[in-house]
Amino acid sequence: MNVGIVCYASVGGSGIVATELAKALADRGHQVRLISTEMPFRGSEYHAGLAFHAVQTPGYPLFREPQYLLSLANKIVQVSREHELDIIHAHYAIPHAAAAYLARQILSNVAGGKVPRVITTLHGTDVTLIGSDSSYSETAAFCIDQSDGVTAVSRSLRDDTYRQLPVRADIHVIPNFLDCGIHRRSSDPALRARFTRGDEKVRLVIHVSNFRPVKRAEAVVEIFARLHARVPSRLLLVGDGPDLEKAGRRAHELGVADAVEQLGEQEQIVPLLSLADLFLLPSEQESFGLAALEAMACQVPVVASQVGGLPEVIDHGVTGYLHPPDAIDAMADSGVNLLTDAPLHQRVSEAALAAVLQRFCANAIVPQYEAFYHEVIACQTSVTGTPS
Ligand code: GMT
Repeated sequence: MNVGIVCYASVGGSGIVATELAKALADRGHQVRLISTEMPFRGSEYHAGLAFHAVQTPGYPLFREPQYLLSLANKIVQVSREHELDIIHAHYAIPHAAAAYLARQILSNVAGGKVPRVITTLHGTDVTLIGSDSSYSETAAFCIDQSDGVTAVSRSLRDDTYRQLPVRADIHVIPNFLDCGIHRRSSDPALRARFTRGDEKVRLVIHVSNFRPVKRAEAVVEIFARLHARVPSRLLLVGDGPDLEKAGRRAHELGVADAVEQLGEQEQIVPLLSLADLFLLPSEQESFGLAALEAMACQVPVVASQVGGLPEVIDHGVTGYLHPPDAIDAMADSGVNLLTDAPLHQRVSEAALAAVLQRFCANAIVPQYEAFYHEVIACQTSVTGTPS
């Protein structure tokens, strides 16, 4: 198939999943075209069968706002005409579902031209935060419904979508996935010693995110401070975003700043996860929690919030621990238990890896997308019954 994948290039799970899907589809013999404002995060290496098309949004003195939706739709039309796309797969509804819908309308306006099918994948905040905001809800719901196929990354997100938006489309759940050949623990004693400062008793705790308010970065530091009082440990903060500075400030207030290291954005996450003994994810909301899945694949037990799709990824007490987002003490207790009970740590980290290998590797999930593409191509009418 000729597939156009539209995604955000910034650091974030939706762009990572879209890029990994693009690579995996190319490996399976499809011609894939990534369409984004710049080369997506983790997408820079050459990959046979995968091309990148940059969306340019020129400014104009009259415009106070960049017209990204229009330039993106325009780019999708051009790529589709030139490369005869069968599928436009929009990752993150806002505004990608709208751009894909507009592009399909433009393409269907020309007699005899090929009209690709549109699939939208909902990732989370495109529904739960921004999509359901009354400034976007009507357009978001309309464009999701106008897609020829809709997927969500968890059952929880599918249900949230029906609860929060007037969407009637049949939403197909396809969970996120990893390239399990790449996401696996690799030992680097010298690097570990660098972060433990050579003290073998020191445990390494890690948090990876884009440090937006929904990630509750200050809670990460609060959990760590409680844990640090009971176990010699250091905290690695990986990523950047608006709340990183607040997290740093909280570490100073709690007297643990010397034990907290900020590593900023890192494209190669596996070497860092491979050093860690514990991953903290006390988010307010997670439709799936790709960062938790990446940690589990590297045999790092996760202590996370019992919200959204996280219970579909982590089996509480077996492959990790889940607590209400505000249960800081309970999260710290679970962390201490994992860091002080070696057999428990081993049991949970092995169970976490086994769960990833069994349910979330590319070879199990990518064929589900392929099958869905075929199903959508075979179906001659759109969700609303409009012949296309
Ligand atoms: O968090 C966002 O605003 C969007 C998105 C992203 O690009 O990182 O995150 C969501 O999609 C990821 C990939 O499907 C999920 O793993 C994250 O759980 C989800 N974030 C939230 O629901 C907060």
